[in-house]
This record gives sequence, structure tokens and C-alpha cells, in this order.
Amino acid sequence: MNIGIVCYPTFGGSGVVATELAKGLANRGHNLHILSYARPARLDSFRTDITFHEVDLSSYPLFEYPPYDLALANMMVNLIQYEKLDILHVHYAIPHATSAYLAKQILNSKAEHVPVITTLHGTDITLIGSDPSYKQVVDFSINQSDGVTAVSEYLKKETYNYFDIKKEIKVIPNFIDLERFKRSKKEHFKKAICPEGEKVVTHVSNFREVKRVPDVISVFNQVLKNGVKAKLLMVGDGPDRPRAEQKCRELGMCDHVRFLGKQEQVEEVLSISDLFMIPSGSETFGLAALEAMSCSVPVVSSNIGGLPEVNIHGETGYLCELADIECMGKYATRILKDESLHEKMSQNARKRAEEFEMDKVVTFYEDYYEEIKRTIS
Ligand code: GMT
Repeated sequence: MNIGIVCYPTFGGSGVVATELAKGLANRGHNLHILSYARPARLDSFRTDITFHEVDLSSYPLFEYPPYDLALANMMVNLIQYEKLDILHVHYAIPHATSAYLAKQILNSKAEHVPVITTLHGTDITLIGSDPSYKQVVDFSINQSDGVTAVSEYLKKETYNYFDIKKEIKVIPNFIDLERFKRSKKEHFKKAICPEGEKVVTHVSNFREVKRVPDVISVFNQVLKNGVKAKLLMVGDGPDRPRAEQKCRELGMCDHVRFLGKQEQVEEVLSISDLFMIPSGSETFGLAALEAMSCSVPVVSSNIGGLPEVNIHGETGYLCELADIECMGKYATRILKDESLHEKMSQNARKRAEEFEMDKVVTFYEDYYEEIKRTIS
């Protein structure tokens, strides 16, 4: 098949999932086209079976905000016509599903029709999508897609709650490359960070408000107070990084925390980690948690959204109520102090991650493409 994939290029989970899916599909002989305003971070090597198309935004004095949605729709039309796409798969509803609808309308008049599939990822539904400024358009655009998938049962439910969706939403969970995300020996790295054999606690995110990064600092402070010798590695960057840094200063614990910024080889950091912390206020899936688990790292997370579908309480880590610093601190300490519990949870985490193995999930998408193609032909 010739498959078009539209995504955000940044370090966010939806761009990662879209790019890894493109790679997985290309490995099976499909021909992939990725559309975005910049090259996705995970599209890191040259391949003849994946072509990247950068959506070009012409500037014009009248455009304080150049209309990206239109440029994207225009590119979709071109690719459908000239690259003969069999499927157009858009990740994140805003504005991708709307641009796809517009492209479809333009092509209808030319009697060309390509099935459009929208994958819902998160805040396109739970936060920004349900904002009154966008809600009607998002509702309409999702309903106009030929197929709709969501990355968790939670997100499927929320989508029906927030919007008036007439379509059946299929849940296809996020997935993991078990070969890439596996624990590897990085002793030199560990020694450099923890010269006195300290434990390593890690957080990875885009440091948006919803990730509650200051909570990570507060929980880690509890861990230190409970007598655990540990270092905290903060991976990623974003608007709340200054708040997190400020929190470290206030608590006088900056010596124990390293802000590593954005890292492409996250698996290397996870390979020296003893615990992963994700106290998010909203998380439809929690790909970062799955990546940690795949590297045999137990997880302490908030008990919200899709996280309980990934992190199993008492098995792969622990879940606490939102913002319950004390609870998270208690469980983090327990895991870090009890060697045999840590060992067991590490093994369980990897086993759980194996259930989200990439190849299996790529097949779900492939089958879904075929199903949607059949229904509209
Ligand atoms: O929805 C967002 O906030 C952005 C999106 C992204 O592109 O990172 O994140 C969502 O999609 C990921 C991939 O499916 C999920 O793993 C994240 O849980 C989800 N983020 C939120 O729900 C906050």
C-alpha cells in the first residue's frame, strides 16, 4: 500500500508513535509518506521506502498566523493525486483530521477518494479538543473520518463523553520496539552520574504543565528524606522546566538532580534507571512509562487516564491518586529499598511491556486499514 502519515514532529508521544508505525509498515513492504512541518525526531535515518514531505508555509505580510491547516490539506491533495495514496492516516485530531476532511472534499469533485483514518492521542480530546474554541470543528472532523482509533480504552470512553461521535472507535494501543528499548549495560554512564552507587530515579517528558514536573521533584525529595541515596535524572525540556528547577532550589536538593535536556537515546538513560516517575495530571496512555517498563524499570505513576492500562499496581510498580506526593514518595522508597521487590517488579515491567510488542500492534493497524478500505469501496 501507499500510505500517508500525518503527525507532529516533536518529541511528543503522538509523533513518536506515528513515526515508529511508519517504520514498522515500511519494514513490511509498504511505501510510506510522512507529512509534517518538520522532520520527525524519530525519523533519524535515510530510507528509500519512507519519504518525508515538509509542509511549506509561505509567509505573507497579512498572515500573522500562516494557515498551516490549508497548506497541509493542499499537500494531502497533491500526495493523494500524484503518489496515489491508498490510505491517509492522521495522528492527533487538531488540525490534521480537519485538513484531511478538506482534502477529501476537494478530491470528491475529482472523483478520487482515499480512506482517512484519525488516531486520537490525548489532549486533542481531553484538553484542547474540548475547548469551546475548537470543539465543534473537532467533533465534525472526527465524524467525517472513515476510521477512528484511540490509544486506550480510557481515551475511547472520554471521546464518547466529550463529543457526539457517531462512529465506532477502535482501540489500538501504543506499542514498543522491544529490541531498542531493552536494558543494556551502561556502567561507565552510571558511574559518572552516581559515583557512590546511588539509585537512579528518572522522569522523561516534554515538561508541559500536565506532566506535573514539580511533583517529580517533591516526590524525589521524600525519597531522599526517607534515607535513600539517589539521583534524579530529568530528561526532556519544556515550559515547566524553570518551575522544576526553582523547586529544586527551594528544597535545597539541586546537587541530587540532573536536568539532561532532550535526549534522543532515551533507552540509554533508562538502562541505568532503577525507578521511573510519571505523576501526570492527564495521560491517555503514557508511552514514556511503557518505554521505561520495556527497559525493566518499575514505574510509580498517578492513577489517572490510561496509565492503569499500562502500569499494573503492585506488579509493575505502583499507582497513587493525583498529586498524592506522600503516597508516591512512600512507594518509590519501598521499591528502591527492597532489592527483591525491585527485582520482581523490574521483571514484571518488561513482561508487561512485551504485551505491547510493536509487530503485533502494526498488524492491528494493517488489518484496520484493510477493513476501512473494504467498507468504503
Ligand atoms: O496529547 C498530547 O498532549 C500530546 C500527545 C503527544 O503527542 O505526545 O500525548 C498523548 O499521546 C501519547 C501517544 O499516544 C500518549 O502516550 C500520551 O499519554 C498522551 N498525552 C496526554 O494524554 C497528556
